[in-house]
Amino acid sequence: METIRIATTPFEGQRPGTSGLRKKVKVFQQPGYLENFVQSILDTLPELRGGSLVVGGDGRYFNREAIQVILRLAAANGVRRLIVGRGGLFSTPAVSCVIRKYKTQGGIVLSASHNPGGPDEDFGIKFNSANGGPAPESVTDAIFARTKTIDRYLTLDTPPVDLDQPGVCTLGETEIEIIDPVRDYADLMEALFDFDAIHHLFNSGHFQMRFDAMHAITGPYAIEILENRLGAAPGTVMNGVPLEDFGGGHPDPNLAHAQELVALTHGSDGLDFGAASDGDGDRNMILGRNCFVTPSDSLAILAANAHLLPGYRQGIRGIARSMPTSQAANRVADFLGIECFETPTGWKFFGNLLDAGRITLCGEESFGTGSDHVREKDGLWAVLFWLNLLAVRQQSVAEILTDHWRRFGRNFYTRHDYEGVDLEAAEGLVDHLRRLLPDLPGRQLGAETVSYADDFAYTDPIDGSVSERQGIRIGFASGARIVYRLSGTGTSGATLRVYLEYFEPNPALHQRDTQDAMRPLVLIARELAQIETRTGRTEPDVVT
Ligand code: VG1
Ligand code: CO
Repeated sequence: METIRIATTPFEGQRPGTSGLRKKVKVFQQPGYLENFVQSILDTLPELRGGSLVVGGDGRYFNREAIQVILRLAAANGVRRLIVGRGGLFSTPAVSCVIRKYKTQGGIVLSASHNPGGPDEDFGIKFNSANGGPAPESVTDAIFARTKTIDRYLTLDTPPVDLDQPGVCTLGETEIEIIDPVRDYADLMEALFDFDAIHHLFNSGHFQMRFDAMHAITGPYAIEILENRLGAAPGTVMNGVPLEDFGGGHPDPNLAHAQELVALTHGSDGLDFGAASDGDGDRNMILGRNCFVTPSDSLAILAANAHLLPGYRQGIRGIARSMPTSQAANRVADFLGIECFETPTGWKFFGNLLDAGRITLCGEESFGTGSDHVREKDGLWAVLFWLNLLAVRQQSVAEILTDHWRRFGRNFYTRHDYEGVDLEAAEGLVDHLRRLLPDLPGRQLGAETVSYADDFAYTDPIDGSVSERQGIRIGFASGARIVYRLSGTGTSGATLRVYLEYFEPNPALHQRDTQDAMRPLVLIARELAQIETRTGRTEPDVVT
């Protein structure tokens, strides 16, 4: 079949952010836009020629069209084999699993994760490397550089591939294998966790749970794993059918966006366990009856209890957390006598540590937790981890949480997001903070004394690469912290994230309301950054 060479010119702004290239669907629909980016990936990674590639997405609007474009470009560029999820579907952690299992040279994930979907909403594309993880900055920088000089892309003139027909077909010289997107992933989960114990818990007659798939990709995964393999009652999975617009909502599992589920856990007859995942299945939210586990606490608790679960019986080697994630995990690492790394925001920074065997668990405050079983954060994995823990410890979520605080102390934690802020105002605010940094150490702010203040820079301990300007950190003598950074996943304006944490060793104060407890720190953070005068905002849009 003849390869067609189409002349093209570069598009501005195809720089991948925290997690791939995310733009409005309308931007991606411009002729040549997606083609340019995909061709830039193929040009940057010569190993893909003659190699194999996994392709799939979270099923949002434009997923199917985008996959057809990618298949044609990949075939025209000599990719030998393409593994595609049936219906064009794959969760992000499942892509990571499949890349590793079938040893492909990489994968392309189509998703804008927790961002809304639909013709006027967001779309995204990300390249994952042969280790199954998001490409490191060196690769995304090279792809971006290529988008600026690209002058042609290669494609084929072929009818669309039937994505719903499992089996093998060909496109030019390329073999396309349409596979069940769930099976390999579900098998991996079964190898890591004690499914008998969880099955037992589900059938004990005194355990009620719901999993909210938020009309996104984890629906089919959760139904297969929780209901079919583990015997949870039908209907345990809510909103389990993936929709192109996620039913009009934000597929973002947090207290603000999963309100229906949160309500079900309230009251004396509330659910024993509630969990949710996001658009592409890599995030998780964990709830107990009248109780919410912050993702930072979840990471610490998983680390402290990992040895109780089959997949982690031999203990964990080390932990990593993204910089804004609370320091609760550090306390567990100290106790276990293992290393705890602080990395910039974004899962790509965990890859080298995982590959080198320096860490087993890692997590981000943004509802992301994972381990060395794949190279992405993994929503359902975290849910199964918790279920296995509940089954083994025979305690409620609240009991496990309170116990943990009693042992290690509590890191109160909250994140305040100011969304859709004017870009210049947001950048001005960060510049203002940067200018303040040298004078902050030793200064008294409210009842707190600043012990350090910096713009976080990270040197990767494995390959020595340096990433600068990763967020403003202000640490206090009490152990409290304020972190400011601008989001790298949004598609319009700027989102200012303010992360706040303070440490409370006294168990008598552990049950305080988080926002009350954090109030003094919130006021310090607002004043120092001049949030109101610079952005016009008096309150954040989303509090998690
Ligand atoms: C956000 C989170 C970050 C996460 C990223 C991708 O990035 O803060 O922790 O890794 O989303 O998650 P930002 O730059 O907007 O703060 V997902 O579930 O979109 O793949
Ligand atoms: Co996600």
